[in-house]
Amino acid sequence: MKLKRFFSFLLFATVITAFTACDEDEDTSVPVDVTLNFTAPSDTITSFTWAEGKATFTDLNRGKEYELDLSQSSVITLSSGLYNITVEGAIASTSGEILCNVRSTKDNVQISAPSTSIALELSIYTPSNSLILKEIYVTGTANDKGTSSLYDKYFVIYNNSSETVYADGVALLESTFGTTEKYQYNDNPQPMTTTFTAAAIYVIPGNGTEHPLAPGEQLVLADQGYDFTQTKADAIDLSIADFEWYDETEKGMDPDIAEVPNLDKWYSYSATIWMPNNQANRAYAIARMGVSKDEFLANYYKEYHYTATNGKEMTKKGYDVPVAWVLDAVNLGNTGFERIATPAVLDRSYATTGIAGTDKTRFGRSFIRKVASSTGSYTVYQDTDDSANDFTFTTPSLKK
Ligand SMILES: [Ca+2]
Ligand SMILES: [Ca+2]
Ligand SMILES: [Ca+2]
Repeated sequence: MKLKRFFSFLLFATVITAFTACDEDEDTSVPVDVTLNFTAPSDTITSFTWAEGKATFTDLNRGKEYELDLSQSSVITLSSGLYNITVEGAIASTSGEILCNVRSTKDNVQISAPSTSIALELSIYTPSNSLILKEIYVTGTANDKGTSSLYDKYFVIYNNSSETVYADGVALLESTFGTTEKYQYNDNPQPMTTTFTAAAIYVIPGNGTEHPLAPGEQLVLADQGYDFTQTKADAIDLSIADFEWYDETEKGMDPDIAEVPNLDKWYSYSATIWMPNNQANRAYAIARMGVSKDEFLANYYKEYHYTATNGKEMTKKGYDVPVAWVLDAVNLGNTGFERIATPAVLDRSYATTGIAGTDKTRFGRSFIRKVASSTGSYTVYQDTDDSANDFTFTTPSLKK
């Protein structure tokens, strides 16, 4: 019986071949259910889910590409044939905590009817960090009395790669939660474990090619693009800033310096002006926003629920920025440190002032990334996603 069926199949196949030999455009492929089976990149990961991931199938005979969203399914229906497969994404624990970025490739895979199961070994990788936060000056220069600080705060975004990178559409973010807070978080997954939770979002404007940064070039993002040495001799001249974050208020609390272009304000938790926390107890990030402003504001808003230390049920508002969009993230802290405010895949430690949050000697000191190498044509800064190691807390680079 089996043999008979085999022969009739052979006969059928011969007829088809003979027929298609006359007509090369005829496609003999049949639909095949393809299942991907993944091996975790480490023995310590016993089970995982896809936080985000994409498998790309390149049909080598027909030159077509097919994509599968791994966060939705690991099964796809393709035409039989020969394929190259690439996989890239981030995996998470069953509770949703992002573990690592992974990828895998397999070439010349035969996909044949009735179904094909493909084993893929995942390996961990760190996406190349092109743009980095080179410097974070959130403490500000002390005022005359030394009781608080001026508005001469700034961030430096630097091209740490060997290629020209465009800064258009890159956002500066401040975390919703602090690194000196520890609450009972009542959401699942826990906030800060799967996304960068942002409470301030200011985006570099541009059409995509307006702000090229050659290797080693940088942009200064300032609170106010003003020469603060006019106010106090040891302050920073930020009239050289490339952008300023401007908050329009009825009372004009934030000056709009005409010569310095404004960042595009997407969101700030503050009803008035955004001041980066000068006790250094937040995380900061730069991210290439993956969707338009309207789409982001409509779809990425989040309310986070937690129980405060006094037992009160609390809600914080913010926006969930996907890990895949984040180019660089840095946790800052002081001696009151409790927890990092980012997924560990972005930054597994924190850069510290080494003193109490309210210690007035923090003013006038800046978080600056260590140099990894300065032997080439431009300086490469150290970015091991381990901010305790990667940063020093010292004199601002823009101080004259
Ligand atoms: Ca401002
Ligand atoms: Ca301005
Ligand atoms: Ca980094």
